[in-house]
Amino acid sequence: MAGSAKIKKVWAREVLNFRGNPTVEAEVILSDGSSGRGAVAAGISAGINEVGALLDGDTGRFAGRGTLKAVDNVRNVIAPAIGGMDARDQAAVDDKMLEVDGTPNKAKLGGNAVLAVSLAVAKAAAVSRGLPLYRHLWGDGPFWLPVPAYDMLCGGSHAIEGGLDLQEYLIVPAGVETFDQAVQAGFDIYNALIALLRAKGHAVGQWGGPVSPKLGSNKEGMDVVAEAIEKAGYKLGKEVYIGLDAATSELYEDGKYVLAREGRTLSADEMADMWTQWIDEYPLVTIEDGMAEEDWDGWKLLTHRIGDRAQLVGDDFFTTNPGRIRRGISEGTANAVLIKPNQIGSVSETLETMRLAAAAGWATMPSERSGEAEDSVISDLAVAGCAGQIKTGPPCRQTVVKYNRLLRIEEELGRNAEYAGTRAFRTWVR
Ligand code: 2PG
Ligand code: MG
Repeated sequence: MAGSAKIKKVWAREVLNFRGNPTVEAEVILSDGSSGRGAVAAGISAGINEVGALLDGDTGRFAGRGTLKAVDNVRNVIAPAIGGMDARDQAAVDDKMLEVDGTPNKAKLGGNAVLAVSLAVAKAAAVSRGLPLYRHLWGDGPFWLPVPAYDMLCGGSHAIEGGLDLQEYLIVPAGVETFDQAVQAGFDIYNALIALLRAKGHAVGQWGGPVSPKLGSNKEGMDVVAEAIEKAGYKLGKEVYIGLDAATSELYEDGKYVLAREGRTLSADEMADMWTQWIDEYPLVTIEDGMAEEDWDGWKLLTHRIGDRAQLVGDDFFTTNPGRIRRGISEGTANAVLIKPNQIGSVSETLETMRLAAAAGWATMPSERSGEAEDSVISDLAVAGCAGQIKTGPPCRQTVVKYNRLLRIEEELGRNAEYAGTRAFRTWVR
């Protein structure tokens, strides 16, 4: 019905994310009664070019992390600005919010305020059109169920003091037959990893999430995940591969990479040597932020050296930003981009980055944040556009929100529910 998808009500509230910190949740109701809700995730190892969340800074409340100002911006600034607009025209709604904000990085309204509304508008419009979100966002398929890249072992700023330098060791079951088997593999390998670490004398809690043992070297992390994959009964390098999020921006000091756990400092050249050795030695198919966010030369060097042998994903490097991805494509730095809507702050810009990457033949990997919210948009993004990949924690706790959404999508797609499998990793799966 023409005009029935007009935005009638926009509301927001402060809720908690999975780290227990406040975040913004927005709710949008359309003139036909359709509604949608969006909540915004937050990261710890955030890139310097990310759009920031507007936080209250009142140290007497949630250590300054309250989001009441952003909530107020939704209720009193965004709501009147977008009221009456057609929710199916996501770009127009997002543009309007950017215009009202008026800054290059959503600093006035807050990336958290803008994205919460952007997500809620997208979901309400999908309901109004009677379409699942991935179809509303991307049009017709084909749609692939993504290969999970499970972050099971962590270091860096996600881990304990004195832990490994590299932030995430990923388990990638690209070589199993179906999405269900990939979920099963996540369960099997996570449990094998915990049992293995306990047997080696490491304390591992019962509450789930990536484990952070104090291993002797960063490479030992590779050995431990490889062993867990095999202990769980999977063929390493055939059914299950390994990935990394090295998050090297966190290690970058004065133009060098400091591996504190190993007492070594490497140049970009030496770092590229290390990655080359590792892909020689392990079935390592994807390396995220293998160079730092401002080290464009390092990225160029790395891509030149191993871009045909491994997926090189820019996370902090690109911050889901269409401008940065354009530069990356034109300069030949990296060959894939991590997708995190809150890095850029709107659905339209997130989709633009995905489209730019796809048009250049690059891979896209929608990803959780370490402070995820009660929202599963990244699951829909992973199905949209045949991203074919999704990065999350192990399949437990906060992460099940994403997998349960994917299991529902799998059921909905029925016979058309194809698992992306090794195709998602193109020639990088050897
Ligand atoms: C990353 C993410 C997610 P954070 O670097 O990829 O694991 O971490 O959300 O802390 O930025
Ligand atoms: Mg990362």
